[in-house]
Amino acid sequence: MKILILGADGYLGWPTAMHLANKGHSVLAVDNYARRTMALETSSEALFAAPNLLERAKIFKESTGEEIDVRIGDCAEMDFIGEIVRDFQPECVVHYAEQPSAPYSMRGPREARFTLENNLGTTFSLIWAMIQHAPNCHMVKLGTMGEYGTPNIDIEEGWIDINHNGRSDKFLFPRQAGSLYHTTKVLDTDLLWFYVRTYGLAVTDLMQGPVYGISTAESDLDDRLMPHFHYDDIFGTVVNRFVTQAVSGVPLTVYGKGGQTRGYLNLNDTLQCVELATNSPAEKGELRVLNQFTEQFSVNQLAEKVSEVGNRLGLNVEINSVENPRKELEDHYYNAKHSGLLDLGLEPNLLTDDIMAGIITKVQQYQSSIDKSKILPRVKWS
Ligand code: USQ
Repeated sequence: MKILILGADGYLGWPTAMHLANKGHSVLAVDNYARRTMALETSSEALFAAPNLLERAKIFKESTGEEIDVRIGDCAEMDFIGEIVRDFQPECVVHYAEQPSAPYSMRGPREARFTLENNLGTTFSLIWAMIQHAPNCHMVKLGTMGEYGTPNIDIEEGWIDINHNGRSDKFLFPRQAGSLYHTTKVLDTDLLWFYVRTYGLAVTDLMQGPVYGISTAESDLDDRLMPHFHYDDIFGTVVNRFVTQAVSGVPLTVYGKGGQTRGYLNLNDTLQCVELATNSPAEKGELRVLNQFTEQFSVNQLAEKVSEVGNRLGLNVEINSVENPRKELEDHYYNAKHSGLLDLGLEPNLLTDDIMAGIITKVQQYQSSIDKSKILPRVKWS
């Protein structure tokens, strides 16, 4: 299949590009290095410096013989993305080209505006590129479980049937996000639903939870192929942060009471989910929503897990509650459905002690690069 990957330099984008190329797909990888720039601007560099996308593609070819074509540019630019879609004629486009950090989006008006314009801009420009040049292409879009927030009812998979005054209809599940970043994903979904029902596009919106992990089958071939691994307060997700804190002897930063519960998944399961969605496309005129996570944890449960495994490996892991920089419920009901991807064939890699030990051991190889000044929260919601 001809697969276009937007945001291909990112934590998820690069492993996805390698994985799909290794499966024999013809992959065109696009990025404008926005994430690298934001990391530099906020002193949030990853644990190790990754080669640029062109160099990564070259190293990947030397390791596997497989090609990944690369284009550098801004997917929010209609002319740029329009030309790429017109010339490449993708059968599927995987859209990761968004600013992915909640704290970055809450840092100030400049960052908020960039998040809004970039995230809506890339989705909008891609929609029009598809309408004009590839109307039969299937879009696989990365949304987030954070679109739903933490409602006091079960979270359905995208849609809910509502009976009201004796009549019933099906609607997008109510969404109430906890950061501007998460809100841009809500707006994306509304934009996509409008264009799907009006222009007959085929879209899968993946509501993904926080991802953890540092390596995949392809990145194991050469350390220079590893994804950007962030442990800072702005771009690092909680499990990757806790592991790095455990390795560097910093007490684990549980925000507030630590009862915040989310659905989590292994980086390798992101690859599986995207591949499964790609192989079984949505119908034209369908907005298919799949909740993408494998198991639920509270922050306290994650901290306990990292601490248990870390201590068994000889670390001296402490857990510390710090003032919560975010506005979020710290003690709440959470029960989200997630059967769609399992029905498509997902075989979860759960967060076992072995998996946790593997991440810890890999991060230990880079222990001397950990900059402790990037760990405590620097961005407050208010
Ligand atoms: N948290 C801590 N301590 C920390 C870091 C985080 O207690 O040191 C807590 C947060 O307050 C939150 C939970 O852990 O309650 C998850 O935080 P996170 O930073 O791992 O995840 P989040 O900001 O929600 O964003 C991440 C990705 C984002 C994705 C989202 C999925 O950065 O791109 O959309 O996970 S979800 O959380 O389901 O919305």
